[in-house]
Amino acid sequence: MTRGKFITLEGGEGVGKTTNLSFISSYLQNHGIDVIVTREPGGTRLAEKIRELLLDSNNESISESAELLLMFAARAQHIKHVIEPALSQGKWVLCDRFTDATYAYQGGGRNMNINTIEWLENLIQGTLRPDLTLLLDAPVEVGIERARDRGQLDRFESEKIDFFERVRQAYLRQAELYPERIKLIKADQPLSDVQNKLIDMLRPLIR
Ligand code: T5A
Repeated sequence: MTRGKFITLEGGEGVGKTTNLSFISSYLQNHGIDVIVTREPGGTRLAEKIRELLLDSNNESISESAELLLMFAARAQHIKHVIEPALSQGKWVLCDRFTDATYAYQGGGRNMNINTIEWLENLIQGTLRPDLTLLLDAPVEVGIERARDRGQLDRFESEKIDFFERVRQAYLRQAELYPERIKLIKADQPLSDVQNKLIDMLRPLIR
């Protein structure tokens, strides 16, 4: 059985990841690909509970280390129970955020040590890395504005603007480090243009 492909969708708040997830999933299904759609933090019962803890803005303040470890705890569950089984059954996995988000939010946003993140990545993931990462990039104000329009802000969305600037820069650094894997798409353009670009990026993987 040929192993499935692992595709991740990344970007700052409100850049359109969730909006484009179902578009990508339909596109892949129309090409006869068996695809599962999932998200991080989350994707399993336990990991979704961890997500609730992480996003709840009424919690006691969460230390940076606890936040980092909770992200990887959720990821460990997700990989073991969802991602790896699907890939080994030949299914494609389409995931809303993965470890690039940890480099961006905990590394960039929280200024945590990149070597620590790398160490945890190797510990929890072994050799597992996405085959393709679609990084939606837009000026911070655009995404925040879109997220605000949706109503109540979660614990991350309540951060200050310079936090999101650091997140954005850290994402762009990841894209520079891994140009083969991470494809950058400008997200401050009409949705139809974003989706045409997404198709351009997906096509080589389908062939
Ligand atoms: N996190 C996560 C970490 O800190 N570390 C980690 O390791 C991981 C995995 C998760 C939070 O956890 C953090 C990051 C996050 O803060 P989340 O729900 O995955 O939260 O992330 P959010 O960014 O909060 O997700 P959002 O739903 O807010 O953003 P999306 O999915 O990027 O945006 P979406 O699709 O909901 O779009 C927002 C609005 O914009 C419109 C849409 O219709 C929608 O109304 N829109 C457009 N409008 C005009 N033109 C376009 N091109 C548009 N595209 C979308």
